[in-house]
Formats: sequence, C-alpha cells, structure tokens
Amino acid sequence: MYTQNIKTDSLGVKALDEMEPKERAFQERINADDRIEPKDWMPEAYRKTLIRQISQHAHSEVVGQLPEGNWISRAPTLERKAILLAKVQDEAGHGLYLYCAAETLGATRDELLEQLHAGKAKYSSIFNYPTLTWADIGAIGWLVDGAAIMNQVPLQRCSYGPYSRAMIRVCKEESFHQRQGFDIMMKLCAGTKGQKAMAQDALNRWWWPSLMMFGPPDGESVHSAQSMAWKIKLYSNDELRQKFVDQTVPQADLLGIKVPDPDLRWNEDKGGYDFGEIDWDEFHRVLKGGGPCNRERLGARVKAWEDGAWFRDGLMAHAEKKAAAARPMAAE
Ligand code: BYC
Repeated sequence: MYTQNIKTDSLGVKALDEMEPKERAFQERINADDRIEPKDWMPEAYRKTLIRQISQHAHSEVVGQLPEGNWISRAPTLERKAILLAKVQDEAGHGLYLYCAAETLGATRDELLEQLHAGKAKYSSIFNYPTLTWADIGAIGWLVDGAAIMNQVPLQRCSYGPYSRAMIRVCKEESFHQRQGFDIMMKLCAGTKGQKAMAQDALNRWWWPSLMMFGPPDGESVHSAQSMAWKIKLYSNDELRQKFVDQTVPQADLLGIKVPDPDLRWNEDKGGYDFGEIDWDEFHRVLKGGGPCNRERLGARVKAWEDGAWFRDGLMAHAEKKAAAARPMAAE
C-alpha cells in the first residue's frame, strides 16, 4: 500500500525513493526505456491508464469511420470512392488492433464497447463534427490524420509493448491517409474558384477542432504528468499541438488557402508559430455530448451493435458446434 505524505515532484508524480520495491523496479525499467509486456508486473494505475487511453483510441478509430463513411457513396470518381473505401476500412482495422492491445491488459471487448455505448467512455472530440462537402474528406485526411500522426508517431516508442507495436502499423497507414487527404485538397485548390472556396471553407471549419484533438492545455491536462513519467506519453499536449501547427501552416500556404486565425504569426525567437486562443468552452461542450453530431455518432454505433447481434450469435453457435464435434464421444 502507498504510504501517506508521499513525496512527489512539482507535478504530483511520486519520487523513486518513495516507491515500494516492486513499483520502483518497474519505474526503473521504464526509465531505462524497457518495454512492459502483458504478463509483467505493473502498478494498477498504469494498467487502468492504458486501458482508458487505448480503449478511447480504439473507439475513436471506429467512430471516426462515420463522418467519412458518409461520403463513400458520393465520392466524385470511382477512383476516389475506392480510395476512401480502403481508408475507412483501415480505420476499422486500427480499432481492431487497439481493442486487442487493450484486451492484453485484462479488459474484455464487450465491457469496453458497453462503456462506449452507455456514453461513459470518450472518443476523440473531432468526430462530433459533420462532413458537409467533399472538401471535408480532404480536410479530414490532411488535418485530422495529420494530427493523429503527430500524436501517434511518439506512441510507437511508448512503454507498453502491445500498444507501441500496434502503433507502428497504424502510423504507416495513417501516412497514406494523410497523403490522400492532401491530394484531394491539392486538386480542389488547383480547380475552379468554387472548388477552391470549398477547400477554404473546409479548412475554416476543421482547423480549430483539429487543434483540440491534442487535448486540453498542459496546465489542465490531468493525466499528462503521470503518463509522461510512465512514458505512455512522450510529449505533452501543447508540445504536439505546436509541432502540428508548425508543420501544417506551410502546407496551407502551398495550397494557397488561409488558416482561419488572425493571431497566427511566425515567432523567430521560438522558431515556431504563435497562434490564437482555442475555444476551450467548445471543447468541453463537445466532450460532454453537446457537439453537433454526438447523438448521431453514438446512435449509429449503438444501432450497428444491435443490428449485429444475429451475426455474433451465429458465430458463437458455430464455434460451439465445432467444439462439440471435436470433443471425444461420451462412452455409451
Ligand atoms: N477528445 O489529461 P488529458 C484518429 C480527455 S483517432 C476527447 O490531457 P490524456 C483517427 C481525456 O481522455 C484519434 N477527449 O488526457 C481515427 C481525459 O478524459 P478522461 C484519437 C479528450 O489521456 C479515424 C481528459 O480529456 N487518438 O485520429 O493524458 C480516422 C483530460 O485530458 C480529448 C488517440 O486517442 C479529445 N480530443 O491525453 C482518422 C491517441 N483530449 O479519460 C483519424 C491516444 C483529451 O479522464 N490518446 N480528452 O475522462 C492520447 O494521446 C491521449 O489520450 C490524449 C489525451 C492526448 C488524446
């Protein structure tokens, strides 16, 4: 058990010399960049933090299929349709790897999905915004997948083995996704005046929600200090957000469209962009279920689960039949 009056650093993380031997040995492995594997001893809070983050990540991948799925039947060409179909299918695969990674920590898929369907588990705020035009599919690939990569590349080196390995494949696929999004934006920006205006409108609507994907500012991020000490997170929310802005603004310049932020300017001293205040009230509203599409997204997932009951039942019945056939016949 933890002792009272534990010595912590300024961010509230327990110091090594205050830890019990098991926990200290664990932290020393983390400090030495060792990977933690499912059967290794781990503090209960580490396990819980990972289940929370990995399952939220898995839910985000699955719910993330919905805004883009909306455009599969309306993609402008057969080629765009095939590419979008493959991308949306990739997201289902990402959800699968991530649910499997969460299962290695002792959570069951049913209980994780139950939390999502009951509205208790979060998924990324970004997927509660509507996809109104084809340009939104470009903006999602460019900005949303771009932000996802910025966040997930470091996760390939996180301390939990199954999560870090899942991220390697996910990041490869996300890179392709980002390119397809940027390609859509390039085509639109090189097109008619109306097409370029559509691209600008999509950037206007997706820019700020994309910055919110990185989570609350560091000062308000309740999990960051401990998650960084455990090397679940290798960079803070604000650090990754800054990297994303610095990477993305020149891409908007190349496209010839304007980031919707009057306060955006290059800061020579810090070697990065200064940018305007994010509307954190909007972020919290979306997290609490008050975004434009929260009800629709959750409703679609619950319906998919209910509609799939016959299929799950069929699989179980088939598995039971096979298992029964494999059992030695009872002596008569
Ligand atoms: N949306 O202490 P903090 C994708 C929550 S998939 C909703 O900073 P943490 C893609 C946070 O969960 C994108 N909730 O938390 C898919 C916490 O709430 P709880 C998903 C958010 O965990 C398909 C509270 O706010 N990526 O890109 O240290 C197609 C306090 O925050 C958000 C991942 O999941 C948000 N934006 O840091 C295309 C990556 N931000 O749990 C693309 C893995 C914060 O205490 N996750 N919250 O109730 C992470 O890296 C971290 O969990 C976060 C948050 C940076 C997101």
